Amino acid sequence: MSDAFAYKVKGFFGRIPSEPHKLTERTTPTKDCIVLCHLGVLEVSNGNAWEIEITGMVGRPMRLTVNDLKRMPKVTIASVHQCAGSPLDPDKPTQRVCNVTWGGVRLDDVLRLVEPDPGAAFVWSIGADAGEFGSVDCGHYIKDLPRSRVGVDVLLAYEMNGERLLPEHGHPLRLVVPGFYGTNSVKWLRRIELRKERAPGPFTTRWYNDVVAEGVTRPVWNIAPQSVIVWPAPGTSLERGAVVRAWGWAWADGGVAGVKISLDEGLSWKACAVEKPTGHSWTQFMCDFEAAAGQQSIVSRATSRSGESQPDAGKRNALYRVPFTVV
Ligand SMILES: Nc1nc2c(c(=O)[nH]1)N[C@H]1C(S)=C(S)[C@@H](COP(=O)(O)O)O[C@H]1N2
Ligand SMILES: [Mo]
Repeated sequence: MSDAFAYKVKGFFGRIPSEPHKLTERTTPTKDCIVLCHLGVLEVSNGNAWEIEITGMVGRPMRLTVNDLKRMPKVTIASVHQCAGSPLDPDKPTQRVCNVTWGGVRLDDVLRLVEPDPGAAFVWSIGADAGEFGSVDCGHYIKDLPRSRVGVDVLLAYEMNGERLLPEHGHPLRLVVPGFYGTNSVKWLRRIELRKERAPGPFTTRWYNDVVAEGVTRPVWNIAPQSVIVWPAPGTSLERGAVVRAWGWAWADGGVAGVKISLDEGLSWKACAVEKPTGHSWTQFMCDFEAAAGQQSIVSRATSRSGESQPDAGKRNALYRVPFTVV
């Protein structure tokens, strides 16, 4: 890899708003979006000349510049973009989420050019950033995804919300895997490798594997059902007897089937109106309730189309509780 870049920031860099009540728009403005960089932020000057290499189990290894990619058919995809939380504390729920539009080319279109070997079950993606995280020398940021997932919606993206990617979002080129946690969407993408097995490196072996049973782990890929409440905002004081229209966003890889809210710490649940899910975007839910004495909080529980629901606690997608007062 040539060193056609410099670090704007070296080491961990994050912008983690985690304030769901500010997520009032379906498409989150870029300035309000999450930013998570484990190893640093790259500053790339001549983005169009940036090269990616596609190699591994392919008939025709290839190098393509961002310019080459920009000459291929462009697609845009709206998608929820969620951080899985800190890999050092993976079960801790966070609300690091936004919903954005990505623009770029289909990875599938690019893979067609290189004649993949049918035995290549995984696509590795390697970022240009390298360094230390969690007191470990990580080498380059490397992730993987099953080749079967590439389908029509995995992108090599050069735009976010209709603008050139910002340096911290991976300018000039990043992978975007809609429906997977953000960690899988490698920024400053430098190399794609097709391989038989999962990728090596701490971000696919040491971290980002959930324990699902004793001795059994599952990669942190698909986004589990989750929801956030936008209104009421934390600390709001509601007038007793007022009809309040609670609303928020829900999402899950594969789509949301339903959302319920509880105003009594989970004793009883009320079904919400949920808009029809479209693509990988988050889905709006709303529910009217009458503010009554004794109410102190609202929680929402999303269920995915595959039938999985948000757990009460102890997992990254556990219920999100918003405290309020009734006066
Ligand atoms: N090259 C590289 N890609 C990366 C990361 C990184 O540290 N290096 N962080 C990942 C994580 S944990 C998340 S949540 C998303 C965040 O993307 P964003 O900062 O554009 O919102 O990028 C992912 N891609
Ligand atoms: Mo993340």
